[in-house]
Amino acid sequence: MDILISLDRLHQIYRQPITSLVFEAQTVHRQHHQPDAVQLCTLANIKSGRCPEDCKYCAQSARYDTDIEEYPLLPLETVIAQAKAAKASGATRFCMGAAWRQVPDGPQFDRVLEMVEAVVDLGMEACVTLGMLRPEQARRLAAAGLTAYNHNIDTSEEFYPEIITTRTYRDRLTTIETVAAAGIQVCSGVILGLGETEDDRIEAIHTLANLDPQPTSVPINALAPIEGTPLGDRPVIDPLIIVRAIATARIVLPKAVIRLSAGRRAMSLAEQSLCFLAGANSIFTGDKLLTTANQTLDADSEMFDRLGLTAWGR
Ligand code: SAM
Ligand code: DTB
Ligand code: SF4
Repeated sequence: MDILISLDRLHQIYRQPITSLVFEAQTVHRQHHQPDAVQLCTLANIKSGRCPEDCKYCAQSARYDTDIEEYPLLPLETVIAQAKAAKASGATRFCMGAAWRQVPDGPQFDRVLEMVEAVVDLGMEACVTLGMLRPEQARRLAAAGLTAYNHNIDTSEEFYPEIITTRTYRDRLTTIETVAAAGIQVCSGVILGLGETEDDRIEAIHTLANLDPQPTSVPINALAPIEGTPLGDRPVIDPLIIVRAIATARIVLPKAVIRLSAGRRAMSLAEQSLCFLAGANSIFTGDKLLTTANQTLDADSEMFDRLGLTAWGR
């Protein structure tokens, strides 16, 4: 990559009046994307809970007492059925998440590879998020046809140790580099509302924009506060912060698909519209994200009708 985007430039973009920010983002958006199309992506929690990591926001960490369903890696057939249902509801991307610190070798990983192949056979983009992985495992995922690997940087390097202590920011970046080296697209994004400052948000987007190659997919999550976790009683974030983060990401990651991810259920139709105007062009659909409720398919379908938006590839 030849041009590095400076932190000063990022501050200048993020802190401009929202009207100018959204206008600039929408201008960039129209140069690189269909303006009125939004990709629907559906999540599957293929292995739930008992994760050894201590991410303070997460319902699936074994360290916190949360009220979630825990289960080992799902059977292949169950996941294929979920992928088919997602496709029938209009999703063109299927993302499978597992509450692992790192990808295990052996029969479990073999089963994940079969899941990836099955999703690709359905004609959908296949994404997985399985924790840290080694180069050999990345190569096997690439050979199975995996479209993208999700591994979020979550927040700024400075704030990160306040949220996760069981692995470092450097570990995160190494995994992202391993994914890219295997020729798999990188999906990496942030969570807003963890207690970070505006500078942390700007620095996180700066880190994403300067990854080489840039991620092709950037989920912008708002914390879904989970009872029992250390962040369980944090207030819901101001939606305008989400709009600013999306618009800034759109400007500095012009080709990426920006995904309005967790926290969408707490947003009004008008707030979500602003996110689309700011350059978000994907949402997660289906009644559930990994462990939390999502905006329903019926509400999404009504939203698309009212806004005149179309789902990608439909
Ligand atoms: N264990 C894998 C990992 O951490 O990479 C994959 C699953 S993990 C649940 C995927 C991402 O979901 C996290 O990096 C985080 O950004 C997001 N996430 C998890 N819990 C969340 C919550 N309560 N609210 C918002 N985003 C959340
Ligand atoms: C991402 O950035 N957001 C999705 C997906 N990647 C795996 C996960 C959101 C999880 C929200 C909290 C939950 O449902 O447990
Ligand atoms: Fe485990 Fe991922 Fe949750 Fe962290 S975010 S506790 S690594 S499942």
